[in-house]
Amino acid sequence: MTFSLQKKPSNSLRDSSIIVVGISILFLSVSCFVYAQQLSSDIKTSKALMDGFMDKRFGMFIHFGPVSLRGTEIGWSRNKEVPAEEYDNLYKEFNPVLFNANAWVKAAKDAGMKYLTITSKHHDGFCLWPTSFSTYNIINSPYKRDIVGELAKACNKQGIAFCIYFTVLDWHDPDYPIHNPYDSTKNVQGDMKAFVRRMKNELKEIVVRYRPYMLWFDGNWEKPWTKEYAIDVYQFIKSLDKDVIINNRLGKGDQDSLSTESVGDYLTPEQRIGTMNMKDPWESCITICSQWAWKPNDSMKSLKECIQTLVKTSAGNGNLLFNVGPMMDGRMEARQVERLKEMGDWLSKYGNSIYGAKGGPYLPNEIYAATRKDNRIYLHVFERKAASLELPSLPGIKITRAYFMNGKAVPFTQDKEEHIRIDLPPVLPDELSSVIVMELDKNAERIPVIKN
Ligand code: JFZ
Repeated sequence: MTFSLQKKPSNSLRDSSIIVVGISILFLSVSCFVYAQQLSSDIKTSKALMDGFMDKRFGMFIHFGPVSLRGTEIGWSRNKEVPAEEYDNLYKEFNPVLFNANAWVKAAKDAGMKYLTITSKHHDGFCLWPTSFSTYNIINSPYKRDIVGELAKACNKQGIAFCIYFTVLDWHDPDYPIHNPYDSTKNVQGDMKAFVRRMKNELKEIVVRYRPYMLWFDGNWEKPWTKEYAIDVYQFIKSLDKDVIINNRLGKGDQDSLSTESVGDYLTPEQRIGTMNMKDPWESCITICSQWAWKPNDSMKSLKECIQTLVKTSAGNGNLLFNVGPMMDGRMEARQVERLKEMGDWLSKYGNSIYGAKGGPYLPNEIYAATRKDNRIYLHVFERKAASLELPSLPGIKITRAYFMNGKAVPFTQDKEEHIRIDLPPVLPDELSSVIVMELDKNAERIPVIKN
């Protein structure tokens, strides 16, 4: 014992036990505090699971809810284009009778997508599953069917990984302190503790009932949500199912970079192709049209843009979560389903260069992008600018063969300084993206990224 400076020797035993207990409590609270600031590595999603997720490369995002009756943006049009009073009553006429979970999942599958993420609850607070913790849910709409549950089943049946989007902020929930992001005078105190309790109950329902492969959080940027809540919820989810993958919008901080505020397993750049990153897993979420939720006559991306968006995300070593907003009757627009099918047709020819392939070693640009697997580099050529294409050298590496994927040999030279020249035919074989396979004498995955 080192606690010997007692004034009253007769009480020294009692005093020192008090000190020991006191110090232990102090220690415990300090370690709890440190623990609360940091996720312990044994509960973090394993690298093997994250690698499996990143190998999938292409998923479907679906933004759906009563707002499809207005054709305005989900969540964000409440209190803007649609008065809150009107918005909050739309569910009373929400009846997507032509919803067919198998048809949605088939559209994803035909597109070559490997996972699907549905908005179970967006910022407007409406729950697309029959939750016991809020009456503002699908069971109280005329439709009365569990859209989330039917999708989970259809995904399992068709071999698509089922994932769930869940917003943190909820402008409809009376316990959440912010009710109108456009007018702060409309906001009240709220009760965040009660709100987070309900949120955890809802998440438990979701995780236990639907067994999602991944949870896509959102709405993390407002003040009432803190990193401490995020850590608590991460640990809570992992206690229910340790294998659920969780995106970084559960925590605070930036969507596309890691910081001390981050909580979650991967980065989520939005409406843009993420920057090349061989270290941290990432997924770009991008809309097939312009709005997340369905919008009549919305402008749709060309097939070329769709394919090159997917190729460039893969080439940066990321995934693409490509968004569709179904119509109020429950169907996806035929033109969008057709566009997705065209992407699937391209992928059925060139999928080997996307699924399970890493990005790099070249940085993607407007003319070409690259992916790699084992001893192969897949060079995606978007445009024929000249009769030949010069590539930065690959130090110490020999190209042994080059050929168009599923096609003819491609002439190439690698001179003494190791400069690479690829001779292109007068017309590229695929106007969307032509894939040249370059076989190397070494493993392509170990080449450091070449800053061209
Ligand atoms: C968020 C959502 O708000 C959006 O509706 C959609 O679900 C997307 C996938 O994720 O996107 C954002 C996030 C933050 C802002 C705008 C859109 N913001 O702070 O202006």
